[in-house]
Amino acid sequence: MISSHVGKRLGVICGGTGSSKFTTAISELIAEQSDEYDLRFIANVADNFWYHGVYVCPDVDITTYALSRKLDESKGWGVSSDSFEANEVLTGFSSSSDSWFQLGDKDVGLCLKRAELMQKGWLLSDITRYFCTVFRSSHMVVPASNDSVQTFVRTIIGNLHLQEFWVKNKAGFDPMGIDYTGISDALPCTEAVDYCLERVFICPANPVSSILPTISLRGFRKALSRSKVIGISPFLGDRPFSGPAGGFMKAMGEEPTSFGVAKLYSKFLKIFIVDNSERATTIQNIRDIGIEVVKSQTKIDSKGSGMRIAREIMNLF
Ligand code: FO1
Repeated sequence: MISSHVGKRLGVICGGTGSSKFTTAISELIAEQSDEYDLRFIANVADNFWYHGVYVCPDVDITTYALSRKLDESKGWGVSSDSFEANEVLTGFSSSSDSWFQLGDKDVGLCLKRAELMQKGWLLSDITRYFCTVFRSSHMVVPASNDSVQTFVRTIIGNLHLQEFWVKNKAGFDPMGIDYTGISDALPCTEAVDYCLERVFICPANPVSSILPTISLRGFRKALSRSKVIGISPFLGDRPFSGPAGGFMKAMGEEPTSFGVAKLYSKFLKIFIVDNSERATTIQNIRDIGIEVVKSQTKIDSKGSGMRIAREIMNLF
């Protein structure tokens, strides 16, 4: 149940699949053990898209499901024990029918409700707050923006929306560049920026497709530069924990390592948590650009390991 407690503000900037274990662990730790903090989970919106007439907001929904204990943890997206009958109907229309995105039946219900409320003029942030309340989420999720921002990947076959690149084409083409359409006109949700003014935790999400589209919105970088910002690297050596982060980092002209991520965040990052087995040279490179490095066991494979790392993170604030 969402607490109405007023405490020290902490903004947790998150993506979807790569962040969900951390969002779950932090929210459980705070809900069970600390009434000191007032949290908001600030979710990326640049992977949102219309699919068969419903508006899908993967990172917002993954975070909402994680905080209301509905997430299918084995996949890292969707609702646990969901069925896919609506998707099967879509597949049956023709062999070329768009059924590449496995939207579960419960997900379809949520996205239909969202589309209905959007048609009535509700803002995405109000819809998300409503869903969190109905789902009895442990904490509120705030979309980074109510405006449309979309990540496109430049490839040899043209510019692909992130979901088309990753899910439809299974990252089958080398990313040649990344564009965030709408970013210069989009306004951030005020509540999201307000929760980034004091303390911020950046989840180990894809820096290019999940974190940059949020922190590039007007007002975020200024807020972050005043704040105590702690992040966890989504890389170990040159391998990301999940997803296409390596190719995206290269497309941005950055090395696909924890050091490359630290450089992207260098204007505001105070502490970077890297895995215990991270390379010594990478750690030294990060320290050389003025960022404190803390080593830890960053893989979460049980509730116990999630609580342990969540406690370590919170002790750094
Ligand atoms: N990811 C997949 O790889 N395949 C899917 O079919 C898929 C369906 C899906 C449905 C709802 C949802 O909220 C997320 C879903 N995801 C799926 C995850 C999603 O595409 C990405 O992982 C995120 O957009 C990146 O953060």
